[in-house]
Amino acid sequence: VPLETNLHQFILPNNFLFGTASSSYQFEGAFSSEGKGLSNWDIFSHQTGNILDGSNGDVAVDHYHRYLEDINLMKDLGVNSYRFSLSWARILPRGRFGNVNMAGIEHYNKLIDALLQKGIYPFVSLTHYDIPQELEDRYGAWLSPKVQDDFRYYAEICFKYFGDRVKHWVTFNEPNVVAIRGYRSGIYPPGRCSALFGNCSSGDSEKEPLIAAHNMILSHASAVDTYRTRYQKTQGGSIGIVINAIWYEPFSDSSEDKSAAERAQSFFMNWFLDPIIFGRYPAEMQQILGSQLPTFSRKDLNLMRHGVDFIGINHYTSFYAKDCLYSACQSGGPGVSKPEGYFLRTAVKDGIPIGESTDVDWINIYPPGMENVVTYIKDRYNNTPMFITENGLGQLSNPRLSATDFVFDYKRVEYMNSYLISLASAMRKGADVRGYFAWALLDNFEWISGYAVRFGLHHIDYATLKRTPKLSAIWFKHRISNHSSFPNNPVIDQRDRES
Ligand code: GBH
Repeated sequence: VPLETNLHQFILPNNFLFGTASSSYQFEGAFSSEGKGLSNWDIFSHQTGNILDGSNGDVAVDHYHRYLEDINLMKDLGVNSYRFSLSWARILPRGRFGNVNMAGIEHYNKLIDALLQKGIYPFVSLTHYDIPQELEDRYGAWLSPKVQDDFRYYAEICFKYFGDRVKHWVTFNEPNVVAIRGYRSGIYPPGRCSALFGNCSSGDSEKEPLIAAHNMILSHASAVDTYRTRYQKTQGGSIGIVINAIWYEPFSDSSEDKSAAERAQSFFMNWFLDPIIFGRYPAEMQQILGSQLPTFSRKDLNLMRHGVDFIGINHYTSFYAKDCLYSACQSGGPGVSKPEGYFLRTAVKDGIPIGESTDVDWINIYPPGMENVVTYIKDRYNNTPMFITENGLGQLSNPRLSATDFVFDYKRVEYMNSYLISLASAMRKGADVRGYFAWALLDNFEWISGYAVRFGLHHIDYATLKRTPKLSAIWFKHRISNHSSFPNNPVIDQRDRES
């Protein structure tokens, strides 16, 4: 494989993790096989009207049965890591109110062993949106503090059974997205929404996203506490959390728009990371929300004292943020994101989009967003080790397009290549990023978009579930193999030895 001409653009540490990502509900299928309990997404996707193409994850891409074939695809790519999530309801069909499903444990044991046999490290999330429905039915899941005990109980089972081989644990995937989409806009389960978001029949208070977030933060802390005090010493792994990170450029140079961009981060990303790392909610949230914001007790703070070993960053896109608190857009209007920080979010300024638009309405291609968001997190959280746990681009399924059209995904290659260059630039300036995972290994169930949006490096023919590598898979393989043939980077290797 020929080396790139601009070699410096791609120099990354030798022990960098390159991987592909997936999640249980989007990939596994086998939704009621071998003792699995129903999850909130099983219930939600079966209710008509929730999923745009009327589909569900009953079969998904049948990763539950085809994982060996899929590991071979990973081996072909040359990745050294695989990010996936465990299905909580497969392991504990009824949460802590029933038995451990040993068939589920066996399944994940086989998956983990098969990965390690091929030299691929498992990078495992305890939950990626899907939770046992039992927890919803019994006490309203994230709305109740009871969920903290369930999460701790579940986490401990996972550490106990898998922690001898899993060295990277993630408590939550994108709790910020769960809080907003599950409890404010209501487009994800449990479908609760606030009256500020228009057509809302459940008519809940503005407080629910804050309460759900609070219980997720404390559930996270409970799992970390269990790992730190009972498993980490003997198992020697690390534990972190994955957050959805959008980059916001201020709409103008005005101080109002600059603080709007800052608020946008505080009300979405720092909302979770500040309590987890500093033990308190962001100052802007405290000022604006006042007594609406839950508080941490002494006992909570003690639980939260462990922090995290790493921050996982899912980054796809950037927007402009315009002030809606002090001056501009006071009257609201479409797109005003409140009370999520009282800012107006727009991808367009003076008729020009922030970056090339794509098949996915929320993704504009803005490579500097990667460097900027990573640098923001580095500066705010004292260069806590980071992983890019997701980055990728979707293609819209269109009956007029053939499989060949999807397989020739040069747009995805351009997107990932430019974002990776931007990431490497942040790293040359000191950001401690330790891995990059492409979303996703395969086309899969894209939540409310069903199968209509394809994020895979491999194409899925949904009639046969046949997997075909796209151009992006071939590009990724070359990218990884060039990386492994690079000479050592003295600067980065030195830092690695010190830490
Ligand atoms: C990730 O987040 C998920 O972890 C993964 O499962 C999913 O398949 C992947 O991305 C691709 O979508 O909605 O207007 O506020 C997906 C959820 C959707 C959250 C877009 C942030 C930002 C724009 N993301 N959203 S908007």
